[in-house]
Amino acid sequence: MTRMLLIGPPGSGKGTQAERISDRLGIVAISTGDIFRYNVKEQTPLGVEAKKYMDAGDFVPDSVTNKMVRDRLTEDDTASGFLLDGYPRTVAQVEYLDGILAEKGQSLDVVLQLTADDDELVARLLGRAKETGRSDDTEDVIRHRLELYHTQTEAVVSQYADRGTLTKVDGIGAIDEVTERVLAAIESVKS
Ligand code: B4P
Repeated sequence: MTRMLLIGPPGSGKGTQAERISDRLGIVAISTGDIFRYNVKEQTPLGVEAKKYMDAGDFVPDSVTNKMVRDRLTEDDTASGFLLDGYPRTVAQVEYLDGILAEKGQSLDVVLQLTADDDELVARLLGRAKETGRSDDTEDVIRHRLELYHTQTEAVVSQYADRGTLTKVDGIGAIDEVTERVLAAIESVKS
């Protein structure tokens, strides 16, 4: 049973690694970014609301994001563990997640922060922009997303560090190498 968070700046490899870790550990990966993008594509009311924020590189409001995560975490496939990718991103989301877990009598086993410097992150995301054309992968929007990471999500990282539950993983290097580092970090926290 693993209940874990993967935190990191945009482009640090959260989505990339979450998929691999989910396969290796047999737990469901829940990416708030992917859920929003699915809803944008399907033009659901949630997607129409989220798109306004995502295109500008802003966070979708906590009230909307928190409710979506609550609904997702009550689904049966999370009973044997989960990996949350990209949530929580604000201190208010940390408090909300604490509340959901307390209600379920659960706690987190692993909180990982993937690290990489801003120049590497911008280069990766501009590379992705050429392949996928994601609407939030333009240089100005990428810089804004990085700024939000530094001004808001680093406070989330500090909270978990203060609780003594944070493990940092170097996100620089080949994707396979980073996967091995992430798996080793999970193993060392759990043993
Ligand atoms: P996300 O989908 O989380 O987008 P992201 O931060 O860019 O990370 P992603 O997982 O896609 O990229 P990755 O680092 O794997 O969020 C998108 C938007 O949704 C947010 O801006 C916000 O508007 C909204 N949102 C999501 N969660 C929210 C929340 N909790 N609260 C409010 N709003 C929220 O990979 C990036 C690229 O790097 C890829 O091309 C990949 O191939 C490459 N890469 C990965 N690892 C590499 C490596 N080791 N070496 C070289 N390249 C690598």
